[in-house]
Amino acid sequence: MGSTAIVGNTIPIAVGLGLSIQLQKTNNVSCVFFGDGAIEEGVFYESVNFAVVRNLPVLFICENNLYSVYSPLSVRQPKNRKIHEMVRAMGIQTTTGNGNDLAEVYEKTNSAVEKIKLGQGPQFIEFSTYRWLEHCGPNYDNTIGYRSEQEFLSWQSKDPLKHCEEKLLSLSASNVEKYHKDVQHEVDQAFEFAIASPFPDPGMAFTSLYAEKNTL
Ligand SMILES: Cc1ncc(C[n+]2csc(CCOP(=O)(O)OP(=O)(O)O)c2C)c(N)n1
Ligand SMILES: [Mg+2]
Repeated sequence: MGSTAIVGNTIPIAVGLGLSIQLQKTNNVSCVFFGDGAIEEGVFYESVNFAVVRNLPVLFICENNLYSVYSPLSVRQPKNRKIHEMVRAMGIQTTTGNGNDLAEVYEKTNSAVEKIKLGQGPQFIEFSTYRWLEHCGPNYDNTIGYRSEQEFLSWQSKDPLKHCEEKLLSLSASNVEKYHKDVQHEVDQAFEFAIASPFPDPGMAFTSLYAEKNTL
């Protein structure tokens, strides 16, 4: 639905969206992504509490990359207090996962969405991950000294794309050929569909927009 630069600000919006889904009785799920720093905002607790009390279809995904800008978790949250355990105490079902493993992220997210759709209430997933470059921008900033090169290198070896590539390359050649064919078929079908479809009405350009012109 959107994004905002105010840390934690998307969390109550996602819960409001969950409430609207419940009121409209549609089968959708509201999913919100935020960092380990965002759970330090008061609104996180109000939002999770409200989602639990109202049994809202909301999936909370916390990407724990150990840092909030230059501040490591150790100067921001109690030692040995796991985020997912603390959040579980609020009455929400929680799970954790390796955020650098594409297949695991897919499976855990799918399973959480299924639980929500089965009416088991909101879900919270904490995925562990790491950022390689500076907080905001394309530069390498380990020289500032807020984290060690050793820590950085250990996470770099967990490169999710490299690991996924290795997994894919370990598939047999016939499997790879089949995937290539399947994907090509899907792309061809999409082109055929687009070419065969009537040209959209110009008015369509103004539907499904995040911000619409107020015509009142
Ligand atoms: C309310 C508010 N406080 C401070 C900031 C400045 N700020 C921008 S991102 C950020 C860190 C957020 O850390 P985290 O939630 O862990 O997300 P990450 O960037 O690590 O994914 C901070 C403090 C902000 N944008 N909004
Ligand atoms: Mg973070």
